[in-house]
Amino acid sequence: MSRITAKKMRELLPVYFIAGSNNCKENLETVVEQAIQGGITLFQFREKGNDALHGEQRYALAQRVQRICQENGVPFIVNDDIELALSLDADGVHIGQEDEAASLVRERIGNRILGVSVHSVEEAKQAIRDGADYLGIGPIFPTNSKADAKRVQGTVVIEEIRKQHIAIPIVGIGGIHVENANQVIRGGADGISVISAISEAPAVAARVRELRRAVSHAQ
Ligand code: TZP
Ligand code: MG
Repeated sequence: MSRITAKKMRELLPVYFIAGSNNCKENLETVVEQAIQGGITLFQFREKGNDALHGEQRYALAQRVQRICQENGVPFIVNDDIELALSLDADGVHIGQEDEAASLVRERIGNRILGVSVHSVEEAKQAIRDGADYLGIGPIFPTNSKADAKRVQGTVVIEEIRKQHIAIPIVGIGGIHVENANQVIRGGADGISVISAISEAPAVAARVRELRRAVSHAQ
């Protein structure tokens, strides 16, 4: 398989659901199934923080969720853990600035999807040189889902990147909900990535449909 094209990558970003077991009231598998029914375009397994599973249990959960994604044609991305991604033969990985250098991760994962979190135009340019397929930019709005989140920046970084005619696929992250998703897309993002807007929704599939609608209306 060759590297994903920017066009295909953009098509995967409209509503990108990120979650681990500790983000969900019900079990993660059920939430992911319902989110897929609602129409998420991409999923990231992010099993970290308080009460996260480890070892065998973490691996087994990842495998079960990956299978649900595979059966429904939704690509499965692993947060941070390159070994886990490789041993599952995941579709890709997402890394932050504190993780292993993106250029090394690109070498290790071959043509799998590589997402990199960036917080400035400089970090964006470096991630592109290193081989990122898409950038995650945030927190756009205040978030309760990441204890060590950086400063809230609104959409300014995305706007600066687009002003410089950098066309890489971009997804916004952090505090994004149905009501503010349009700002993220109008700021220049190709999609939204969310944890709590989906994982804490009383009706998950319906919430995903609302998010899809909000994104497509803003495009
Ligand atoms: N990175 C920046 S903010 C964030 C991550 C993983 C958490 C996003 O969660 P939520 O619930 O959509 O604000
Ligand atoms: Mg990370």
